[in-house]
Amino acid sequence: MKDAAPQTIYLSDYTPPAFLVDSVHLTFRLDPEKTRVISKVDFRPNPQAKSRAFSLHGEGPALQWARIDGRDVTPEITETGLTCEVPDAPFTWEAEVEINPAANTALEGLYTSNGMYCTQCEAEGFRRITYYPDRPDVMAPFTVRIEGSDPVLLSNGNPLNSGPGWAEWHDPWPKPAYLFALVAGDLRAHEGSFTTRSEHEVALNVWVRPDDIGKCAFAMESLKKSMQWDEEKYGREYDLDVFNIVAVDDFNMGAMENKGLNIFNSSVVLASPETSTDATFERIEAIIAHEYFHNWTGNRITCRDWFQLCLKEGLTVFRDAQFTADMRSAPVKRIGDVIDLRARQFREDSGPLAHPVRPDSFVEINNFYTATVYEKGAEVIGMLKTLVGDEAYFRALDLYFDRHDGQACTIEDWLKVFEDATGRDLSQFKRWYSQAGTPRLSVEEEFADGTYTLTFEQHTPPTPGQPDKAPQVIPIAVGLLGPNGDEVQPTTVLEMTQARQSFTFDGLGARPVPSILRGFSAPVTVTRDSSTNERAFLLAHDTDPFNRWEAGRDLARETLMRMAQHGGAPDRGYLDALAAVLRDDTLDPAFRALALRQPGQDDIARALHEAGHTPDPEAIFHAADRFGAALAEHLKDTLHALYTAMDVPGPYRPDADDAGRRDLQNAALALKTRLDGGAAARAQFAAAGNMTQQLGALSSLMAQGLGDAENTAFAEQWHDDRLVMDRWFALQVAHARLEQAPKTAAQMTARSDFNLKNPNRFRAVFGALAGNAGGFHAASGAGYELLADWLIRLDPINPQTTARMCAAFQTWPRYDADRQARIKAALHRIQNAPSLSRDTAEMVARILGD
Ligand code: B3K
Ligand code: ZN
Repeated sequence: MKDAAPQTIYLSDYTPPAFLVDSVHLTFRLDPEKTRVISKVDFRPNPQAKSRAFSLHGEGPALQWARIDGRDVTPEITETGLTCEVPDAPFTWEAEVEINPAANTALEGLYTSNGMYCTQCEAEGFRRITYYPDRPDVMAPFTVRIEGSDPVLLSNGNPLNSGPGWAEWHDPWPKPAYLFALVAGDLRAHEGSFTTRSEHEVALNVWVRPDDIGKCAFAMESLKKSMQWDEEKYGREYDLDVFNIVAVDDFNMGAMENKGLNIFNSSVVLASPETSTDATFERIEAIIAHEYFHNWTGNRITCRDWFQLCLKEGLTVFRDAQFTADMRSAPVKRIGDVIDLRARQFREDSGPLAHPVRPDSFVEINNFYTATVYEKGAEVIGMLKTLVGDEAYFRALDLYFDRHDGQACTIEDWLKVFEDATGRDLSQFKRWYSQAGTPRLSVEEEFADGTYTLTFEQHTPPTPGQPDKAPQVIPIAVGLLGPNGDEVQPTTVLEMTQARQSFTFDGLGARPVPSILRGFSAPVTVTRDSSTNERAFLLAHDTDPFNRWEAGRDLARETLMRMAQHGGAPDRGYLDALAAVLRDDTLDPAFRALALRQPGQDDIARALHEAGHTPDPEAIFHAADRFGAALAEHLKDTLHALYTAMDVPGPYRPDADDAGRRDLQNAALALKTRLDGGAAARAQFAAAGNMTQQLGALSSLMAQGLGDAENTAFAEQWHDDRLVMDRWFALQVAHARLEQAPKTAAQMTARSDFNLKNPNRFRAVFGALAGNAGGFHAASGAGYELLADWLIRLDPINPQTTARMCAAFQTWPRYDADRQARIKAALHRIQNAPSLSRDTAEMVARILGD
């Protein structure tokens, strides 16, 4: 069925549903091409509704028959649903539809993936399964019967009954249709159990294909830790007898929090030391936690409408970040999150796709599962917590869970619990939800007679549809250091509310060095003229680990910006300060690895653009290369010792300490490989007993154009492992230099193991191309053309993944006229593709600013 004519939906048009649902019974007769879905839904008029018109969403299901209170009816069917005359009193709707899961390559609704059935309903996929009020403010308990030949038949909630060829499930917790899930297949369970603090025993299962059963233990441990943590930290217990996790190979994103039946992309469940890197282990732990935490923040309390998406996503990202900080290293987690925020959210906020944390309109909601909604949404909660303090934060959260359990809520409800719990007025703070763009914070300082004054000015650049911005509430965590490096003012939070505002510190013996925005206390860009010496001083002395890292980062970024524009080499002061950090054994190896990592080339392009220059991707590429060479040369006496010191004794463990050592070792190896012709990397590759070291070695070699033999050996060794091969595909494209990158990507698509229909494989190639700044923006435009060609091919198959990948083009306004013209030509070509999906049409139009 083709997509309905695009229609813009506005937050301001929200109206309550005309009918509410008391219960839902679904029967699935599974068949790959002709699945029947029989539904029985008890409706009742909503006393809050303004209208009594009855309509159900539905896109694609072939209606066989429908009845109201047992009498046949003939609804009027459109491309987006149906309407029907109904009584002005409670009634029962029954219907049977036919759907074709095997033909469903969009991976929304019910589809098949390597022979198993699975579903993805968020945001609006349930309407592809049957006719229903597919909106999050309609919540109901579901009973599901599955009939099919597969040995394992799963749905939400608790198992009721089962027999050969059928199973029944009941979910007592009212939920919106987007949390519905069904899985059927020949699966094996890695079993576990958890006893809640009120002594309720929960059966836990990680369901996978038989061959993958040996790779589930880590996911299971992560789940148990998450359950424990949510009880201890937030007082939230699990509320069903079973919790099932299923791994599927074809999935549009990471995972989905369906009630009691989380469905995961197999790439974020399956783990073994031989096949998964330390970073993958950490990611699995975080995503298992994220989906589990949704049980309360998302499922028990859900969103009234999709504009409120950040209500569940921002909060759940914030919670999973707290979890990782507690399980691993808090400063390292924070630094990693800020790197990611800048790379993805600041990039979005500074271009044509900028939108508020709570958008006010959309065409296709799937296009708004963005870094802004998720990551900036989490930052906003972090600021709220900083402003009210820990104790008040948890008091407000208790009130939120008490007051809103079982409801579909809004950002207003969320802020109201904080207002009620603390007596604060949050009306100005609320601008964080409605104003797009990253505020820029400039800083002036003055010192006289022992009084030090910091004056801040905030300014948020215009974003699409929002030319003027009002001042926001910005919590600025500040500390002051004396000339000898001692902290003369411990961290204090300045609350900025005006466009320009000063804060004073008295009784200082000497002019201090300020450490501003400690812990990255607000998602803003600080602009401040300060000397290399001062930054090197902070890199050596700041007691706030985030700002200590940030000082080095600022220096690296400024150095790269200068080198990209004017050539030259890194400043000695910076190199010496960095070397001192690397040699400091009291510092966490993971922290040192972060200090050694260069800012991304795309970040440099953004910084140059924001400073009023036109970035040249090739010049940035060469600057990054010369920067790496200078670093290697300067650190050459340190690297070998560092490399050997980071050896991890004993068996592989994916914990934070060991992972940090391997990370620093790999970072040292990457530099060493510039000096030794690849000897150390080849040795590491040959001896590697885990994927972190194997991939680290291969990647160091490939970054220097070496390692052909290792590269071939790697592909031969892992050709049967689809997840490892995804890494291999990505590596080929990521390490191809400039004009070679689109050529390599094209070669990858010609391989017999390239599969357009598998989002992981598609993203491996094209995500890597888009992430290779020098290669994607190669002067010929070949990167743009190749991506456009493949997005045009993918769109009829999988609109959601196509639309997401269009975001690669969002940075066009930064570049020179020639690149701009080439990118726009690529976008126009996509726009003119026959029967373009509404997902992709919306993205392209927004990127072009139409
Ligand atoms: N809630 C899902 C994302 C659904 C995306 C729909 N396009 C996963 C998560 O955020 O936990
Ligand atoms: Zn989520």
